Amino acid sequence: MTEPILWIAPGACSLAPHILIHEAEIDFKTVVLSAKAGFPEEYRHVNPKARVPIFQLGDETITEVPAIMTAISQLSPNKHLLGKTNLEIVRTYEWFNWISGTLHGQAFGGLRRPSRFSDDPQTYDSIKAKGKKTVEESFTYIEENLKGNHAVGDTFTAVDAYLLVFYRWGNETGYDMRVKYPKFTGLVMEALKRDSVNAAIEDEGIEFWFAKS
Ligand SMILES: N[C@@H](CCC(=O)N[C@@H](CS)C(=O)NCC(=O)O)C(=O)O
Repeated sequence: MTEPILWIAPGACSLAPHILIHEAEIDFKTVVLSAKAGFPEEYRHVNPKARVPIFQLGDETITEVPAIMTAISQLSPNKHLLGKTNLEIVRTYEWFNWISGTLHGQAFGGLRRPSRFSDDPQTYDSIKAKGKKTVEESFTYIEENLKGNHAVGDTFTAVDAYLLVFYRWGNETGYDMRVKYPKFTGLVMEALKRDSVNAAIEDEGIEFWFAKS
């Protein structure tokens, strides 16, 4: 089979599957777009939803972070990147759904992309304020629900990679993540010890910490 292709934008949510594919030790290629410039019209046929990540695996084009991370995990089943037991896999999907729908779509979506929620620019300030509040509630939820340095079980899974993206966005937004969320910070510091995480950050040419963080 030809090498799979992962479409990413530096620092975007595509960082999670990018970390995971390094962790899975699969040969792959990337197509790099710019998140800030928006999804280029000329590639809309690849993903009509006009978003990254996109994963091309043989003849299949897979979109949505949780689906892509499932596909990557299935390519390296011995690494148990979705968890080791049936219950851990269930917990992974519990996190996936919440991260994708609430933390990403609703909270950061509202804060950063209010135009996704309303066509009336006069509503944008209140949508952003609600998004910010939901970001803070979500970080508190993470802090209160982590039992150790991994979100699921006692080893690194796709959920740790996914959470790390939003910790970084929290830094970028100006939250003092290290002080406010020590358990979340513990998970991230553990993840930052991994070659996969450092390789993806280096490939994307992004900073993990920001001046204020
Ligand atoms: N639900 C999608 C969300 C994907 C998404 O929002 N991607 C953002 C980057 S984090 C994007 O492509 N934004 C480009 C744009 O909105 O133009 C998923 O989980 O993959």
